[in-house]
Amino acid sequence: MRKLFASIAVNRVRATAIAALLLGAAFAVPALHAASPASVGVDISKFLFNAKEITVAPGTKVVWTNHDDTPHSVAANDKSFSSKGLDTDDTFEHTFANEGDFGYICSVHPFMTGVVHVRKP
Ligand SMILES: [Cu+2]
Repeated sequence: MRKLFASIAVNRVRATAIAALLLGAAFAVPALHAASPASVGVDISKFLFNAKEITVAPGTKVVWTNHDDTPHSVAANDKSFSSKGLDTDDTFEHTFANEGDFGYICSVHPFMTGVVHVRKP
């Protein structure tokens, strides 16, 4: 009787392991076929947006991270997006649904400029 229970337990563990592998494969496949990354980062460092110009596909999320000790912001010229003041290590994200050229500035330091070009791949 003890042996039988032990055997059932082992089979359960095996079934769980196989299910986990199959589940992992199911999630891995779409990632391999993705044409472009879902998210792109822009660093804010030394009073510059880096990269200053990026080109992304529609639907891409852009994430800005402030690495300076000074607060900065991200404000679209066409007002389509605007962050609050970002302290050190704060992030701001915006997903670009439509094609176009989206210039932006830091509203605290308007000489800081950047552009997001949104183009179909
Ligand atoms: Cu700034």
